[in-house]
Amino acid sequence: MALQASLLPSAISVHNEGKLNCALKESSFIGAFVPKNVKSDFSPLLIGTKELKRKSFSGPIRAQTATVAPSVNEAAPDGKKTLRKGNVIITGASSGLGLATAKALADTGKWHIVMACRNFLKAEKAAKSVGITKENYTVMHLDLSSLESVRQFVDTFRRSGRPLDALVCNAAIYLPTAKEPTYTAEGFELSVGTNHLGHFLLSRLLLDDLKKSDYPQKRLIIVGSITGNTNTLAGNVPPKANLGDLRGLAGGLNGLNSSAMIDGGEFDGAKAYKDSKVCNMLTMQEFHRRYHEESGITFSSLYPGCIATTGLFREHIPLFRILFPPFQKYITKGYVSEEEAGKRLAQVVYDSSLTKSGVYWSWNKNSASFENQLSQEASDAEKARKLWEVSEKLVGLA
Ligand code: NDP
Ligand code: PMR
Repeated sequence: MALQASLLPSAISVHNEGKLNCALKESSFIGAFVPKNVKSDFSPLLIGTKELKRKSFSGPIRAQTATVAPSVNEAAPDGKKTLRKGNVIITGASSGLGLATAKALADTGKWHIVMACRNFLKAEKAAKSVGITKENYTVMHLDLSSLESVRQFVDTFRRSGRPLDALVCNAAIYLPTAKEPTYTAEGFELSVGTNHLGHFLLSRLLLDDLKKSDYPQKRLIIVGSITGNTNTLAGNVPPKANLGDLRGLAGGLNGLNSSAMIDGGEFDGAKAYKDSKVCNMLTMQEFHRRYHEESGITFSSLYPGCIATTGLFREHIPLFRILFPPFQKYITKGYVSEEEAGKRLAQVVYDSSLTKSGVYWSWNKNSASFENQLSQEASDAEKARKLWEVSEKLVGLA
């Protein structure tokens, strides 16, 4: 309850922050046994009450919205309306949220899932392990850290002859312990290169395919996160997301003649991830502004809750991986299981009450969806436009 407030539409109250600090202070979970080298990972836990209260949360900004009228389905010979199975591409469906979403959609019996994954065998095993039956999925190779692979994936998908009704940009990497930047095939810093640029090219290329679909309620979803939103407590845990004036990105994000960080600063793996999530949320809104009206496609982003058990934290130190789930379960109360998070993302794919475009969805403690507010930076239309233009140059679309 204490921190659930950050998931609610209203700004976090001092009362709730106070409760958090109280919980943190009373807990022996951090102070007593965390070794020195580990403190940095949880050092934000050691921020005093005053400092947390001092944190300024930038004013809430509503996501832009518009309503899509679902198109009419084709009539069957007997006059009844029929609906063919929907086809959805989910990137990174081999684990965590992507896999749970694939499972939730397959369970409806109404979706065929194209699992767009970098590790074919892992994806096949994952689908089997959760009981997705053969006729409900296809694994196709996609490595988002290579733009060539993204283009190949699009070709392969088109050759399959399947229509595209929904695209879920879900895959991500998080490299919080990296001391030095690593790079994609084209030489972009790996987190932003994979999480943002790979998805940017993929979604730009597949937009035409979505436009061609005759399915009612076509959707393009880019998974965002609370940690990229500085209007929340979680988004104020250092290092904070900040794209600055995009000078590093404009310089190619290559660490040679430009910084490996979007804002041009020193490399920080945790910040690079959060920056990439801001890019994801800005991209969704720019898609909405440019294409919603003409195409009727619903563009959405979301924060599914803190799924503290997924592979996202695989590069983190072991102690973090042990402490993080109970911390989120019992202290922040922001924890959500993979299964529940998968149901939430699946809702954004098909639920007819979530057709509004340009929305960043979140869920309250009763698992009811609501339109959340993005931080000032994550809803900055001018920054979104600039990010779009710089990104299209980097991926070779302009
Ligand atoms: P996982 O690590 O479990 O899943 C990430 C997926 O991305 C994996 O399937 C992984 O593939 C895939 N992936 C990574 N790099 C590439 C690449 N180069 N090409 C193709 N696929 C790739 O993490 P989550 O399920 O937690 O993350 C899913 C999404 O949820 C992310 O966008 C994340 O930002 C978001 N999110 C997660 C939260 C959480 O608390 N976990 C909270 C908020 C948002 P492989 O299996 O081969 O490694
Ligand atoms: Mg956070 C409401 C409080 C809240 C929520 C919902 C999250 C979600 N976190 C919250 C609070 C805090 N976290 C506080 C008070 C601290 C200081 C101790 C804290 C710390 C923390 C760390 C060190 N949290 C983290 C980390 C990570 O390495 C994770 C991260 O930033 O990954 C990018 C993370 C997360 N906290 C979350 C969520 C959802 C994450 C991870 C995933 C993500 O944003 O995609």
